[in-house]
Amino acid sequence: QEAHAAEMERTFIAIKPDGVQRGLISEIVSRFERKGYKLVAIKLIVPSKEFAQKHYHDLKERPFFDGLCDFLSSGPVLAMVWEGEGVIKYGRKLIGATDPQKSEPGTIRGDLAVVVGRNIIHGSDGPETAEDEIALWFEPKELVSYTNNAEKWIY
Ligand code: 3AN
Repeated sequence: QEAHAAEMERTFIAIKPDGVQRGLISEIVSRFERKGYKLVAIKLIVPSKEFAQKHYHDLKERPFFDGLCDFLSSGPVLAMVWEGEGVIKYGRKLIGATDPQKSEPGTIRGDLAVVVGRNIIHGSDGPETAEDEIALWFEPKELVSYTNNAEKWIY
């Protein structure tokens, strides 16, 4: 079955400052790679607090909003776009529940994090947020279109 890149779903995934500082980049990237998803954009950036507030605008009424934005802007974040069938929903499954105390072993947060305020990774929670977050973090030209030869064995 042939899968065309143009039809492929994309999601925004970010390794937050705690994940970067703890040296978990390769561990996390490898889980998405091994699953069969394709990396289409990646960059390491320190977001400003204003940028973090934009990213988390949906949570602005929550009591932890300010601390969360301070945290996201406290150091380098690895911003990525991953592509593949079902990547938005399944990416969330790879990540695990928001609270690492509730995420299953085998998930990124279940295996690698302990508390909700330091849950190491972000993933878009639906098609609209994925589109908005990709547009917020990346210029269209930063998204790389290419054929991955492994794809013919995955799809
Ligand atoms: P998810 O990251 O699983 O989509 P959201 O969107 O509910 O979860 O929360 C976004 C981020 O806000 C979480 N990743 C976490 O860092 C932080 N957060 C959520 N709930 C709490 C909380 N009760 N206390 C502190 N931080 C929280």
